Amino acid sequence: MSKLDELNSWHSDWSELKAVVYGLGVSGFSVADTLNELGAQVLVIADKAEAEVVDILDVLGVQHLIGKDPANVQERFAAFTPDVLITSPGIRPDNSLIVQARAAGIQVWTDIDLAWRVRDKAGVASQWICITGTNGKTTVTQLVEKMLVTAGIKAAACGNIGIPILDVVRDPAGFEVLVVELSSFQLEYINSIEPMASVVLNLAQDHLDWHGSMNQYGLAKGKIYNNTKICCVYNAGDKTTSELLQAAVNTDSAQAVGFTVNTPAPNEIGWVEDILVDRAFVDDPSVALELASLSDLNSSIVLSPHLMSNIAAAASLARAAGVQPSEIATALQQFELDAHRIQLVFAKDGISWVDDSKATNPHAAAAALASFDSVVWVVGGLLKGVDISDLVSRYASKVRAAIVIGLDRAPVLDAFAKLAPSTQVFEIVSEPGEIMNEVVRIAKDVAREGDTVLLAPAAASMDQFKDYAQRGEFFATAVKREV
Ligand code: UMA
Repeated sequence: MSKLDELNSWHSDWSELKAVVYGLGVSGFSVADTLNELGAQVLVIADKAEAEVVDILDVLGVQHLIGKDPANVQERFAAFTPDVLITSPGIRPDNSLIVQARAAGIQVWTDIDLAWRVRDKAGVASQWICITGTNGKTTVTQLVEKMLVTAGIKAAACGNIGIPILDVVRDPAGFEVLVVELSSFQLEYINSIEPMASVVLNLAQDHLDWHGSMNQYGLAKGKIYNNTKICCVYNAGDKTTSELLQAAVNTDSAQAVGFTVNTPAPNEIGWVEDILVDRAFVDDPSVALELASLSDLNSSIVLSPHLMSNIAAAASLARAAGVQPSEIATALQQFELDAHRIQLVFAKDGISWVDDSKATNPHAAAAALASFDSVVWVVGGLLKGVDISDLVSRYASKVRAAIVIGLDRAPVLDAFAKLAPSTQVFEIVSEPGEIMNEVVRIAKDVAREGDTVLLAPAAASMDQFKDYAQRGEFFATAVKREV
């Protein structure tokens, strides 16, 4: 038995462990802080870090090596003789330090693997519900958390949603269930978690520059099903998700449950018109148990097929954790969508202005475009190696005009020129602070009564904005000022 095998509890003796923590963003800091608290020997390595965070490491007495100096980094790494390298999820597997670690037989984890081992800090080990997919992860994670809390279960959302999982594990409140949003990056590195329930919501092109291919991206996502104990949830309308489930290992004890926006078959949860119906967690599969109705939703929510799909997925996971129908309905009544997710920011003269800045890939943008009849589409940003032409050809007929932003404008402009030559296209070349003002001025000119001006960029935002939230806020501010 190796030293690492014995470290499977918060209460194990971690003092002999030598760990290199790679990256010092939010997850890297939580790992370094946790390992320090556990008494392990820690060396933090990062290309860059905020000065305040480095100051905290100094106060904690944690060794660190910050800055770009590859030769020195590799030497210090080897001299430290680590047992494990715990990387930040954003760092790619072909990074030289990760390659060096693997070549030397050193295990590579992320914060997720460490959290799995120390999930018993508050007493009983927490159960995990794990959620991934190209789109809808955060909404489903929040819905499941809401459903569980409504049912009186001590549950907390964490992970890729923006709350480092180790912060939740170390919260003195102590949680019975962690609702863990997992990105493909975290899953690429995952070693051995055993979720109570897990789901791949959908699979479409994203992050191909990081993973190298669609196949690798899908394989990473599919790892979420491995070792699931009670319930594996898949998308009945996306056969790739059920194929990933079939390829998973050690899932024999888990029930397979499909979710759908349509009428559910046996072993599925779905919608019969506006009623959410359970045909999976019932004794008699010929029985359809009513869980909730669309009228339970808060009236400010813009209804869309993908929201109905997300609700069906969340209900499947919550039912696996024993949540009752009336509790699901109550949770929906109290649920509010986060900003920047098909959010109506303004309406005037029969024109709606909608912020779906969270649509950072074509699949998410398709869901938004499908929700409206005639749009002025604000599109573009960082494409992350993904081809946008299918999206342009599929939705061109409902696009009155396209307003193209972002650094990767050329492929978007080319796609319109080739596939939708009659669509009016505007290219925005303004400085970042002016982009949304220019977008809104043009949109105001071209939009007609009944149109939706839709910010659904199908691309990441970091080329011109801090993040997708800032992109959406700049859009909403410009709309309120210019319209
Ligand atoms: N770094 C290097 N070398 C590199 C790259 C990074 O040293 O080549 C270091 C730097 O110190 C940098 C740090 O790594 O400061 C950044 O690490 P990171 O990019 O992994 O980000 P964190 O701040 O640790 O945040 C991560 C997730 N980020 C990514 O996966 C890119 C957050 O998801 C997550 O919320 C957080 O952990 C807590 O779990 C964000 C995200 O954009 C929201 N996720 C992507 C998505 O949803 O599409 C996957």
